[in-house]
Amino acid sequence: MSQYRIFNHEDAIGYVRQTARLDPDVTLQGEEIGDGNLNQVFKVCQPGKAKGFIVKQALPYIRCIGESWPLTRDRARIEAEILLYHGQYSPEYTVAVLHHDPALSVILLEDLSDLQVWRQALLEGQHFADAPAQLGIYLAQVHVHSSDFRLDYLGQRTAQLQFANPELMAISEAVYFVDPFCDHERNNVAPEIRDDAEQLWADQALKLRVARLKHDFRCKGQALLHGDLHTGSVMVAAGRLKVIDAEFGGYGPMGFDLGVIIANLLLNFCSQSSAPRRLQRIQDISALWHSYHAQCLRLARETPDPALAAPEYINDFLQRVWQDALGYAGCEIIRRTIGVAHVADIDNMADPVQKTASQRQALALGRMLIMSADQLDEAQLEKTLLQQSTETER
Ligand code: SR1
Ligand code: MG
Repeated sequence: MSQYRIFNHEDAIGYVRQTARLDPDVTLQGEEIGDGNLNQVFKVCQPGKAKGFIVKQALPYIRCIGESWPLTRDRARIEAEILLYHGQYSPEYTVAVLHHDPALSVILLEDLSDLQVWRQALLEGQHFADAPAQLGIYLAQVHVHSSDFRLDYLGQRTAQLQFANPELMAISEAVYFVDPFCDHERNNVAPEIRDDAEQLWADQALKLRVARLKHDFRCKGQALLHGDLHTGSVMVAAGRLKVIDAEFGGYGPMGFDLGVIIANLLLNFCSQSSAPRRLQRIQDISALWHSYHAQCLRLARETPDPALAAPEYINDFLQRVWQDALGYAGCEIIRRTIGVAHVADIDNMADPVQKTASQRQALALGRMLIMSADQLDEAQLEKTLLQQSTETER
C-alpha cells in the first residue's frame, strides 16, 4: 500500500516507471509544469522526446492559497473516476487516465503536449474553428449518457452517490454564488471597479436570481458535470480537442457546464479590442450551442424511457438547459471579475484603462445574462452581443 507524500520530480519519475511498466534501463526526466490553482503537475519523459506522461497530484490544500485552505486529497480519486466515466462516452474528447493511485492522490494521464490550452491560444489570437462544435459534442455525450435519458432511477441515483463530490462542489457553491455577491474577504476587487461591485452587492433583484441558480446547482442533479469547464480545462490543436481537469465534477444542472464555457468565451470577448476576434467569440458560442443542441437531440431520442422520447419534450428540456446556461454564464463572468479566481484574458491586459473598461463590461454582461436568462434565445443573445461589440469599438 503506497503512503502519501508530496511528490518531487524524482517521485513522479518513480511512479511513472512503476505504473507505465517501462524498461528499467530507460532514462527518464521530470519537471513540474503545473500552473493551476489546486494541484501539482509533472511531465515525465525520455530526454529528447516531446511526449511522455503527465503525473497530477492533489495536495492536501489549495495550492494557490496555501495550507490555510485545506482540501481533501480524495479529489484525485474523484477526478480519475469522472474522467474514466466521461471517457467511456466521449473517448475522442476526454483526456485518457492511464492509472490512478488513491492513496498517493495521483493520476497518470496521457501527455497532451502536442495540444495547447485553449485560453492561451485565444490570448495569442489563434482561432480553432472546430473547437466549439467539438466541445458541444463532448458535453452532449457526457451529459445525456449520465442523465435520465439513459439511466433508470436506480442507475442514476447510484451514479449520483458514486460521484458525490461534496467538498469541491461546496467550494464552487461559495465561489460562484456567495462570495461575488457580497463584500467577502476572499474577493479580489480592483479599486477602479469597487463602485460597480458595490452596486451588484446591493442589487436585490439580481441576488434573488442568483439564489435560484445556487439552489439548482445543489438540487438539480441532471447529469455528471465536468464542473469547471473554463477555457483552461480544454486543450486544442488543429481538428483535435481534449477536456482535462474534472476535479470539480459531480451531478448538477447541465446548463452549468455550458454556462461556464460560454462565460469564458465572453470574458475573452470583453478583453478583445479587435472587432473580428469579438465576432469569432460570438460565432464560437453559436457553434457550441448548435452542436450541443443537435447532439443532445440525437442522443436523447434514443432514450429507453418512452416518456422522455418525444421531440417536444426534449426541445423544451433543452430550452431550459439554455436558460440555466445563461444564468450560470452570468455568475461565472461576475465571479471571474471580482471573486477569488480571475482569468488571464482580462487580468493580463496591459492597458489599465482598457482593462477597467473590460471589467465593467464583464460585470454588466454578467448581470444582464442572469436577469434576462429566460428571455434570450440563442439568436437574441447573438444580436445583443453584436450590438455590444459595435458599441465598445475601441
Ligand atoms: C479557490 S478555487 C478557485 C477556482 O480554481 C479552480 O480552477 C476552479 O475554477 C475554482 O473555482
Ligand atoms: Mg481546474
